Amino acid sequence: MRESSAQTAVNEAVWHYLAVHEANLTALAFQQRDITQLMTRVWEELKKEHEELMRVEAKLGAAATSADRASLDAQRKDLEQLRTAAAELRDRASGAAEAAQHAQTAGPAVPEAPSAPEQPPPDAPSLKRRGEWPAEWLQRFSREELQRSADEAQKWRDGARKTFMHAWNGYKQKAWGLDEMKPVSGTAGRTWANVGLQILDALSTMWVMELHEPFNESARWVEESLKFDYGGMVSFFEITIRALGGLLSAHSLSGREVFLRRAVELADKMLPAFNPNDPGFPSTQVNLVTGKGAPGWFQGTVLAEAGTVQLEFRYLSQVTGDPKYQKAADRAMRSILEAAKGRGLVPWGINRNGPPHFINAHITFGAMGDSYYEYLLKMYLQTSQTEPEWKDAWKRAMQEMMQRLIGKTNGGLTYIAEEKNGRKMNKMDHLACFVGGMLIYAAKRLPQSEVDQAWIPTAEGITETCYQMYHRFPLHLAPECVMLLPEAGPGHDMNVWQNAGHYLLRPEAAEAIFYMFYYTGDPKYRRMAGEIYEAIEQHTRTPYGYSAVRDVRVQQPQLRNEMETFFLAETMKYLYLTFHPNPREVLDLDEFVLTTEAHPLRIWRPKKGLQGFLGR
Ligand code: DMJ
Repeated sequence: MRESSAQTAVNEAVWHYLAVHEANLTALAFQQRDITQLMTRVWEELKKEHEELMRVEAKLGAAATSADRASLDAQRKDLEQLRTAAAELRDRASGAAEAAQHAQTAGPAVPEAPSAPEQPPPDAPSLKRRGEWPAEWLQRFSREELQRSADEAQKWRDGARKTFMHAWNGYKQKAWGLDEMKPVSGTAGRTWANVGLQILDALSTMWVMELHEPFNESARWVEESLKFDYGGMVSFFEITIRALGGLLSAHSLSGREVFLRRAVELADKMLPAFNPNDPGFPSTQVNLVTGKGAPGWFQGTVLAEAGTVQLEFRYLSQVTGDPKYQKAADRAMRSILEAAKGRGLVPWGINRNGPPHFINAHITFGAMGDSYYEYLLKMYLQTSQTEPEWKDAWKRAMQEMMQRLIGKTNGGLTYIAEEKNGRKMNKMDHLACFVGGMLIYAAKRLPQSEVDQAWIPTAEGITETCYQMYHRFPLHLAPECVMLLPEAGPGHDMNVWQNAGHYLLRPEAAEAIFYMFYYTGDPKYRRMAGEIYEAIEQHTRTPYGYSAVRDVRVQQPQLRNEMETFFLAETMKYLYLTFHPNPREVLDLDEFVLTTEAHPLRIWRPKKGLQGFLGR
């Protein structure tokens, strides 16, 4: 392990910390946060080294010799070791700070919030179905079948709210106001922008789950304590989808002015990071204090980053009446389409400056590409189908996806491959599971004359494969990426891709299952969701929340002590909605469009005959 000056600084900070006996309890809590931030900087240093490696690799590209590859692999291993060392240092620093707190005080350092009961709070609404079953469900299932399925799901639905409350109480007790909490140790997780990211990202789930008390408490925190004064670089994409999206959705659902006011404040700090010149993409990172942008680990712009800010910025323009947010976001999307030159599928690497063009040849519906395709469709739906350019681009992408990337194994698994430098790779990320939901959503929401008859069967097939990603592994949890074996027969046609056996509590399979259930009412989707939910409860629950798992191929899970905020924002929301007797009563997809982080935003109804918001 490397001894760095940062580590020395951390040690000094910890010892100094121990010496200060009179420090009051609140100051201790803040000091712990500072130490964690210091270690985050160590982490960032290491990340820079990694970025350097990625740059080298990008240059080598397809032409790299095997000797180059071997040396890159060696470097990569070194970096992995460094990263593990940095993670250990961070854990040690926050553990040491916590130990210091305990050594110094008789009781806990921060007054512990009374652990709230995990029963639904007293104002929990009746979760009984309030009206008739949806007509499209009744076309396929009898009332009795639908009722039986709802009854079967009741334990999971009640459980999902308790799951949420368990994680919420852990966060409240141990990390209130921090961006992320480590669910095993109950210590601070990563700092993203010091905006209480967990609170912002969970708001819309609380609303959907009708958890009034935590929602109101969070609204008070947003009013009184939320600050945008973090001086480090923050990810433009992540802060848009998790923080801005969370605030906007809370506004859209509850109508409370405070959420919009704070969202405008945040967006105004982010807006300068949109490149004023061509191609107009937002920079990968932004400093919220200075508004300055900076590149990230990749030399160019990542497709999913430039193409996944539109729903949020457009909603802001719609509700404030100020077109500047939508103009910036639409311009970024138009630049991608300009680079595409009529192609539907596009690589995930785009340039940062000058006329838009692609700088790599890797096409994927997984990491780096995914939500660009999702937003094309949803931008069209967000403005009540008044802007056909997004839908046309999405349809082109789907047509090419069906021809080039959708495959089926001899064992019957439908999957989405990737294409790298013209070669097809039978690899599928868990992230790509969202396509199952997207296809049935489009089949139900686009004008029927434009619907490809293959979309629904493909959606069914992908959703089944994503369920199998859970079902086939001993813990019934899914790996991050799988490899499909087209020639293999039933039960043998899926393996973990390389070392990607970890499970991060991701939502995309639950998302696909939710959309399939919403539009079909088929009880089998509830049972899929129920199995996933039970596996999460059984294998990932910790004293303070739920944890990512190191490898899903083992019988005894090892926990990573990480809980991404999307677990409460998305995974639990999609599961809960699938267990609801009739999810339309909580969330009507004719009225709301979900952002990529599952934050519902009300669909904009422009005046008849006009195009989108800017056409008003
Ligand atoms: C989420 O933050 C969003 O769904 C994003 O589009 C993809 N990755 C995570 C969840 O896996």
